[in-house]
Amino acid sequence: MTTPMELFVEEMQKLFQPDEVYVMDGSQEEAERLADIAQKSEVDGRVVLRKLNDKEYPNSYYHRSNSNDVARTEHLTFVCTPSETEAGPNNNWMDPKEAKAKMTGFFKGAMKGRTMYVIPFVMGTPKSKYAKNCIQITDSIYVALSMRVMSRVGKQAIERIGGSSDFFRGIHSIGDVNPDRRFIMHFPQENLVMSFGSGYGGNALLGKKCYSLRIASYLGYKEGWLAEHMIIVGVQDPNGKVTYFLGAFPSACGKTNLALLEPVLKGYKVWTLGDDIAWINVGEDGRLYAINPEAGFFGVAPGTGLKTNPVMVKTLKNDKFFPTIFTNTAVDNSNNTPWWEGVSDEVPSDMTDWQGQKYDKDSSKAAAHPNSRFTVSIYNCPTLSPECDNPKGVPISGIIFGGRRKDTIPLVYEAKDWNSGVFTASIIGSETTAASSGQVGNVRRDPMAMLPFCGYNMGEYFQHWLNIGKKVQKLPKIFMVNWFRKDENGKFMWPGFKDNSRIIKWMIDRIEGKVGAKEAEIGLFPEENAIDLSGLDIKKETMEKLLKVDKEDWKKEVVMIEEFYAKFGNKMPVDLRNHLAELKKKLGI
Ligand code: OXD
Ligand code: MN
Repeated sequence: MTTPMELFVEEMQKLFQPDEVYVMDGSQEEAERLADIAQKSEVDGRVVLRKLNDKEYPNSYYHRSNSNDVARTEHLTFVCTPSETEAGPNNNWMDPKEAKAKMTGFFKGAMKGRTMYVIPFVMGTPKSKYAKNCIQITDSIYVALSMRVMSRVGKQAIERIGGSSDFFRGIHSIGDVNPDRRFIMHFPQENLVMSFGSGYGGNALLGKKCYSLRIASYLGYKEGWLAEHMIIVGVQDPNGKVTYFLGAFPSACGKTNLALLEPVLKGYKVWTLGDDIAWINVGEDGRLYAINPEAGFFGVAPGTGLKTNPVMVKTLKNDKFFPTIFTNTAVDNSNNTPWWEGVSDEVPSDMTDWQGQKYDKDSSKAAAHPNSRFTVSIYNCPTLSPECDNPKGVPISGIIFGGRRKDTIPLVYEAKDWNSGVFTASIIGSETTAASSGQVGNVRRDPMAMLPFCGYNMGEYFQHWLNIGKKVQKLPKIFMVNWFRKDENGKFMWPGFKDNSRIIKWMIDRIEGKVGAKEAEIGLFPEENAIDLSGLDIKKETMEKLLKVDKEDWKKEVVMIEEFYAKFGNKMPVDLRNHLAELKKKLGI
């Protein structure tokens, strides 16, 4: 009997008409073979992979994409639910029939002369009951190899699926990399994504944003769990006790640096479990437990260096898991290593920039694209938590939300309770970054850092968060942070990076009930001297400014929040509207 999985592959073969079909087994031998083929193949006029200096960066390859295909394209990303309301004002919507007709038109015969890769993979450790089975089809060998790093590819997925029809279907073709024929279509009700015309991670590695966030957030809504744009870390204190946190920040706001943090405070250590996505379930004991569905990091290269993220530098130089891929960085020709702004203070004299041109050292242009990336296995990470593959996940005591704001949002505050925390997360605004195409630096509302990733109406999503709170017996504390406050001269006021551990220590003290807090209009604030600033040269006035609620700034903020809330009409939960009304009263509006 033909299984649904086999039928799907047959159907795809008929549609795409490839010269060959290759089903991945996930082995190291296979990955080495594919990397060899990729070094001899050209796509879109460029060789797919180039081997880098094996001594400096073992198992590493360089990939340069089309310069029109370097970031997520939110304007070309659609959620295709039966009605527009189900997708919500937070998503672009297209009728599912129309979307399928459009995509099928692009897909027809698109793999003539190419190989169709069938990638069976599991999101989450395959032993976990929370893990999900998936199949992606692609004609990009770069995507196939990247999927091996980012997910658990291979036989285990085929075994888990067996004769069942319950698996995610991800259909991808890089097409001719033409932005006019580029779409990423999600069909949450059908557990299906169709993506055409882009090889960029967030658009093409369909297990990541498309499945583990957009589709999974919808599954979580239906099944009673949460799929979130969050890091997972365990923070060990000097007595050896580990407290697990989740952290949600918009793209390119330091999530990976926080996930691999080396604390400045003596005796503290961060254990890494995930740097981008968390699936959160209510465990048998009534607490929230999180697993990381991914198996790798797809991180922003610029700004990653020994000062900012020494653990990632070690991860990238580790040879445990094959392969590591650098995309759209520059290359230092003197030793064939990848280079990006922030990896060293010195700029090498003989470099090729991300577009393949000789780099002019005196130019003001960056050598690496600001959204250039590395794709590396989580198993290469020296601070990987021993709990990383625990099928139950880890119990969460604190949730940190954040955004990138030069003003208004204080360095840290705590929400009074779960519902106030949901409100706090629902009003996040953040300056846009290079992770998505479009203008950089504009403040936009990005609730829970999920605006580009929530696969259904965000009003319903907020209600789902409130409902989860009712099911949990021991709720985590919720905190808001902003590492990015600037002074009148445009200088960052807080050192950030390693020093963020000082703020996390305060959170642990709050979770353990060791310190009190002062109440202000927007939440609970550290008492005087409660943040450990030992060894840090920061003025008292600076700390005061960092922790101040500026009423005039907040009055402007409330206008933006009200506009955002209004878009959701009666889908916006009453509880959150009441919180907003209460905040206005406190601010004297
Ligand atoms: C990412 C993103 O790549 O958020 O993680 O864009
Ligand atoms: Mn992300």
